[in-house]
Amino acid sequence: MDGSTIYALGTPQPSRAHPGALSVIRLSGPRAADVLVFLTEPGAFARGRSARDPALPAPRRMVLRTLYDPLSGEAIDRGLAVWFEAPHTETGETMAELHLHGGRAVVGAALEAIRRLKLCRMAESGEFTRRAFEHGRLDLTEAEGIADLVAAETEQQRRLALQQMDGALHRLYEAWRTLGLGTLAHLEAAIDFPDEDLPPGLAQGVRDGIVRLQEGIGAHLADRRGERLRDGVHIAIIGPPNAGKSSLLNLLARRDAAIVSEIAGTTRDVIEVHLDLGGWPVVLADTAGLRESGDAIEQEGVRRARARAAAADLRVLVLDASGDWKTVQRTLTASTENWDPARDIVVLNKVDLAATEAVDTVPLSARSGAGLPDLLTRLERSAGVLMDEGAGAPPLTRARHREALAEAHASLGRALVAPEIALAAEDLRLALRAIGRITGTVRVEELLDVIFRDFCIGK
Ligand SMILES: Nc1nc2c(ncn2[C@@H]2O[C@H](COP(=O)(O)OP(=O)(O)OP(=O)(O)O)[C@@H](O)[C@H]2O)c(=O)[nH]1
Ligand SMILES: [Mg+2]
Repeated sequence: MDGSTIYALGTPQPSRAHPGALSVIRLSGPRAADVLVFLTEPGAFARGRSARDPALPAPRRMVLRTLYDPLSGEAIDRGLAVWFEAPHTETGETMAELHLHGGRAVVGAALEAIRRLKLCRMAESGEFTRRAFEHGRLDLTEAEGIADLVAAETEQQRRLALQQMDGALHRLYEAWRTLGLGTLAHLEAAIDFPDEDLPPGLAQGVRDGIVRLQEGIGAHLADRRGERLRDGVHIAIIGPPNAGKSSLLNLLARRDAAIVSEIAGTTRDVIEVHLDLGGWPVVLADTAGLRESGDAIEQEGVRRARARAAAADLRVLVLDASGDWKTVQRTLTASTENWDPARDIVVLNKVDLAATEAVDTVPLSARSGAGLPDLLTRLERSAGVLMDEGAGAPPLTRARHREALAEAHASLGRALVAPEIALAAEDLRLALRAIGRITGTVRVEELLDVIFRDFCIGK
């Protein structure tokens, strides 16, 4: 931080095609309030009046003001102005905002007017949030929550991001650090006072603390909900050739993503589409029909289909209801061996040709769309079941956190088998440092640069 005052357009840059109704320019830093006065009080800049001017509205009160060019005195726009007094602001610094009309010329002239004052400079991407972090207004996981909230595309992503922005991960990781620090204090006491009658090796209380920490981190590392929310719940459509798998994919995607034909063995490669299923981001994969015969390319397709089915979070088996019923039954039994009925789904397709029903299956006509609402409900429920596992604790959301936690987990493992107390203490310290890197308690400059560079300008 350089003590400078920064400014940026906080709303999207208006274009000819997309002018906005409103644009918001925000400022942060010691001169933010001065800028408001100099831009809204004609002649104030020339007279060099300061921010303690009567022209300055009460903090946190929005006022209607005309915005003037500080040099020419020409009116630019009329809008709302507000300022916030440090330190209880988003960045921890004095802040100001101008809410203007969202035209290209308005925004251009307003930004130019601010520039002409030569009191502040354009913000870099993420600089507002970085200042908030530097002033202790939030930790790194909360800052990342803000970035995720801006990037969230589905309801569930939004919910998770909001939780993280509100400190869910911060509290979890800080609780671990507190537990670790307490344990470390006991270990260090044992090093400093070796003559006391301490039992050999690690005292039970210390061992319990380390084990508890390691188990907590282990469970958190095993929880894949965050990844699924970020990258999508993986659903594989599988089944015999010609059952209507590609038709189902197209129906759910509402476009012709996959080729449909009456020739068995049409689909070879895995075809993916991204969907929003009741707020869950989903990656839906269509696969080659499962059968033994066929050429070498089709067999490769079948191999990929099986691999995808095994790796998927959920499976949808599509069967042709108009086909030979015995074959359908046999395929059903053979394909659902490792089935989880709470999540995986069997679809009986082509019920327009043969009105068939069977327990625990969803009747569908991929051609007419009949049965689609029920299938959607089932899919949403399955995704819900999947994402409910381990609910309560906030999920791990970033590779950066995973890396640091894996490191902490390994260090704790070493601490438990360390031949000397001093070595155990050192391993525990390493684990705590790794956790501290996630929240930013342990600062790593290059890491900060990377994290905040990913933000948009004005955030
Ligand atoms: N009548 C009827 N025909 C359907 C239905 N669903 C799919 N079909 C037809 O069944 C044939 C096969 O459909 P696809 O979607 O290509 O089947 P697939 O399972 O992807 O087949 P492969 O890629 O070869 O494994 C096509 O002619 C579709 O038009 C349905 O619900 N009713
Ligand atoms: Mg197909």
